[in-house]
Amino acid sequence: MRLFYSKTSPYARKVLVTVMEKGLAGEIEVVVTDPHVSDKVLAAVNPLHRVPALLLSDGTTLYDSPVICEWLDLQVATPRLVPKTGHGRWAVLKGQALADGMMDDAVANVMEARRPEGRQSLEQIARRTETLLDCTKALESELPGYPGALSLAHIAAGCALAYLDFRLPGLGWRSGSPTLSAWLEDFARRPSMQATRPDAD
Ligand SMILES: N[C@@H](CCC(=O)N[C@@H](CS)C(=O)NCC(=O)O)C(=O)O
Repeated sequence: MRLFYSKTSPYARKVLVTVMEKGLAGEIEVVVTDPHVSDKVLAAVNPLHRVPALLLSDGTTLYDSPVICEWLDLQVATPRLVPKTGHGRWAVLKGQALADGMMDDAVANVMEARRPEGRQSLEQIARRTETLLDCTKALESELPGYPGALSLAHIAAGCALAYLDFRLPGLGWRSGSPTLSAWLEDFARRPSMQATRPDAD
């Protein structure tokens, strides 16, 4: 299987951390891809032209990251990252939606800031910044309710928060979310998180 991947994409990181936590690293070839330049290979496997995309051995492709992660979770029984039924399932899927939404707003602000100064919307940047701070506060209260110590919601949250620290270090989310900040410090020590650091060589 081939994973189309960019090391600075938090969505792609979520998938690769999931691959590693499921013990599937040996079965996946990582294809480093820049989705922001025209790439015919990526376009051929994903009409959205985005990473992550997972090309399966039967020639079909899966996207986007929630679909890929749920598929990966079903390939190996343990650790179960998305409970099959019950309250825990909805807590995990909702947690992933929160973290993915944070990635959406953070990535949008990073892209906006790369536009020429006169063409940036400072209003949009400010609105998304406020949303991001609200989301980290929501995560501060919701994360303790995620089932177990490791689920897809934990992985998504870890990748979203690490992306904030990587690309928007001035955001200052930690002061309003001290428990979350301590959790991230611990979670970031996992080998899967260390191996996928966006700033690593
Ligand atoms: N909802 C998608 C988002 C994927 C996404 O937006 N990836 C970005 C990289 S961070 C990308 O490939 N952008 C290229 C583009 O939009 O053209 C997912 O969860 O996989």
